[in-house]
Amino acid sequence: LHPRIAHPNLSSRMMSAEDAAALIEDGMTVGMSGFTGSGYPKAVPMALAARIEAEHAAGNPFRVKVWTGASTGPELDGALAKADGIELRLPYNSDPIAREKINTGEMNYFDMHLSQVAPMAWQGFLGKLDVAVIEISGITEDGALIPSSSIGNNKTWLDVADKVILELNRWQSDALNGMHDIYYGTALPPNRVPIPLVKPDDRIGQPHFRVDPAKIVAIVETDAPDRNLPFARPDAVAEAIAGHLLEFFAHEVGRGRLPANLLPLQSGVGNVTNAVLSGLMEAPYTGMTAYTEVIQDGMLDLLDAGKLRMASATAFSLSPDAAERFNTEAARFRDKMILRPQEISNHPELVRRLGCIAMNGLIEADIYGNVNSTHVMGSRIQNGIGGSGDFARNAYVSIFMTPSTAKGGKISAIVPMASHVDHIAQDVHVIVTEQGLADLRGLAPKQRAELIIETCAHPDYRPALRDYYARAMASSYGRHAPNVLSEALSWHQRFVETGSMT
Ligand code: 0RQ
Repeated sequence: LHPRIAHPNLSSRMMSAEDAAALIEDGMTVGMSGFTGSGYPKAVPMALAARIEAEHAAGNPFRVKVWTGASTGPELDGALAKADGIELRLPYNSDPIAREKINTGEMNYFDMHLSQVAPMAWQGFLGKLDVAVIEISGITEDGALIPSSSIGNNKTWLDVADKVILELNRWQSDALNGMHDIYYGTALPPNRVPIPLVKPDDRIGQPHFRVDPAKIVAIVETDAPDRNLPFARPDAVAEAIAGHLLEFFAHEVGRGRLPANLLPLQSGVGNVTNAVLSGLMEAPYTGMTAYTEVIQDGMLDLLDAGKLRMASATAFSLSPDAAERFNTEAARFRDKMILRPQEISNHPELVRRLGCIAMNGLIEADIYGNVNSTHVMGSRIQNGIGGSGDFARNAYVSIFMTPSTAKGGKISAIVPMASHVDHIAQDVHVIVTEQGLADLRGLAPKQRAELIIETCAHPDYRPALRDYYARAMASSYGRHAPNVLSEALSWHQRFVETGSMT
């Protein structure tokens, strides 16, 4: 018997990654595990990419549709995109090769709210799922699957796929067993009922996935780390943004608008967020909680220091060092963490009920507070909306953070009109740059414009923004949110033509 397969019969389904990949055919839809670089299958996608390359070399077509939780790693998105093997990708991607193929028009990409993927798969709008390829850390005696370092949409893929291929990864800690909470109470309308979660630490499901053993066609053993990138050390800009935000929290607590231990934190990934989490280490808050998508390095430190009481998420997103640290000390962290399906970690009903503090990044915001999180120059996808919309619309306070310029100052993050809108002004409560923080709650568009220009924009771009706004006030068709339509996107056009917005 395999040490991680307690079920008496399932060891017999073990095979090589190549044999498992041979079960996937051209044109199939494959639902893979994986969320922000953790818990994704590492061997079968590589073997599938090799198979696709061989078929293409022989002149045969071979492409698959790939669904996941969110971003994965180079062994999955990178390898399959490089092989020209992906016909359609959903719901989130941050792989540079896949991004390039999407932006050259060679690959279709369906960018969607992460909480809506599982319900849409159930509703049938995404088509049929042929195969699920899911990383796990073990199999129990009764055939239940012990999840690995992310949950994402795995529960749904296991339920709806015709066939299941498992990757049993020995690198994942044994101590993950018991950390997960898989909720099986979701239904389709008109049969939906309230989700019985009222605190971030509530457990409402079971620790393991159930699966029909007859659907398991292959088990592939791996011993490979989750491949996350190390975080860059927070720079002065990230630290300034974090500083403004921490001052805002202190102000809100002081005025009684936030409790003394804040409210459940949601944070996106990246440098700025890590700087905020580091800042919270020094701040006076204790007994904090996180109800978020991903557990990052900074959260491990906060948990360790006892500042964060617990964290609920759907995945880890740890640097390689922090992942090793978690793996050796998982037993110590286990009781303070819960990983859930992404339809629960990001559920609008729960985000609204808990009153999360949402902190997400942006690409650009316009002077009225509409936010673009996804499309550079209105047309090039960066990553996708991810969970930012699930949280921003339903948060107690919805915060967006960004450096005030990009590409060495050639791009202003504050523009006259956003070239694409993911978060409408109504869902954007606070915008923070290294220049300052604009609290937009309760403000009309013209008040917002003045505050955003004077507080958030980079000084190099303020005169041009003031000039645009003044001319808009003078000539606009309406004076509620004044614009000069013929000029509103001219900054973007100038960048496309000259490489600079100035
Ligand atoms: O590009 O890497 O080529 O230099 O965008 O920008 O400043 O490093 O910031 O990593 O926080 O990403 C919105 C993309 C910000 C992210 C976005 C370029 C910039 C750089 C990255 P380079 P930064 P971040 C939880 C919630 C949506 C999903 C989400 C994101 C690159 O936060 O994907 O929130 N959000 N999920 O140069 C041109 C601009 C630009 C620009 C930045 N105005 N014009 N390029 N860039 N601003 C996680 C999940 O949902 C899984």
